[in-house]
Amino acid sequence: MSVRFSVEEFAKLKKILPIYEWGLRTLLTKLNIIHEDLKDFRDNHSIEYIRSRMKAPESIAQKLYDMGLDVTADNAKTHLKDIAGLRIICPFARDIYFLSDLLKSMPDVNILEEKDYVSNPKASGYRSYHLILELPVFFSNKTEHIAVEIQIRTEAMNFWATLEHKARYKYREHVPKHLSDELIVIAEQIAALDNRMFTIHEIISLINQDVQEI
Ligand code: 0O2
Repeated sequence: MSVRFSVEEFAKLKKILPIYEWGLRTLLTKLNIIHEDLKDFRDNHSIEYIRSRMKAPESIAQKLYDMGLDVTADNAKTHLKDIAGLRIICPFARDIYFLSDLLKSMPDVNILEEKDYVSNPKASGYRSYHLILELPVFFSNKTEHIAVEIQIRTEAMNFWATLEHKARYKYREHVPKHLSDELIVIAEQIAALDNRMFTIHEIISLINQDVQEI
């Protein structure tokens, strides 16, 4: 049976969610500007694309329940840091660190949490760089601060995470061992593939540099 907000708490949640939505939109605009600036003026292609998402009320309710908390709008606001989320996909693992440094240097932003699952992958094989940023959302009469979860990963890491997430969902967190073992092996192979692709990218860059210098 799925967990749900009561009618009163859902009404409260509906007043809170737009604040996250507006904060997310503001951050997305800033990141899209950075993306265009890097691409068009700095010949830097560290960002492939950016996706944003708001956590659905059912997922918020389920997460609070799983955390052993009452399913209330106040608890969602206080305890969940991923109601608003952004995912940045980049070509190579090295870009992840460039982008995380860039995000951390943004004015108006506080770093609440930072997890490097690229250098320290999870036991599942999951690789990604996570930042939780706190940022202000300005209104006519007040300023609210919200948290946004940012996941930065390569296309290959994203491919893996999407499939593994589907498996978890399908098996309700009890993925059969032969599948989870296979996913761990594939995660390693994907990391090796990312490295080999980066080496080729470096070789091409060096050749381009030589050609320009001739
Ligand atoms: P969803 O449905 O993607 O939103 P927390 O989840 O923050 O309470 P945790 O696990 O310490 O606690 O946070 P972490 O590790 O930073 O994970 C946050 C998000 O990263 C998850 O959100 C997933 O999106 C993703 N993630 C973490 N571990 C894995 C993994 O092993 N496989 C995959 N595919 N994704 C992972 P949610 O809320 O769990 O899920």
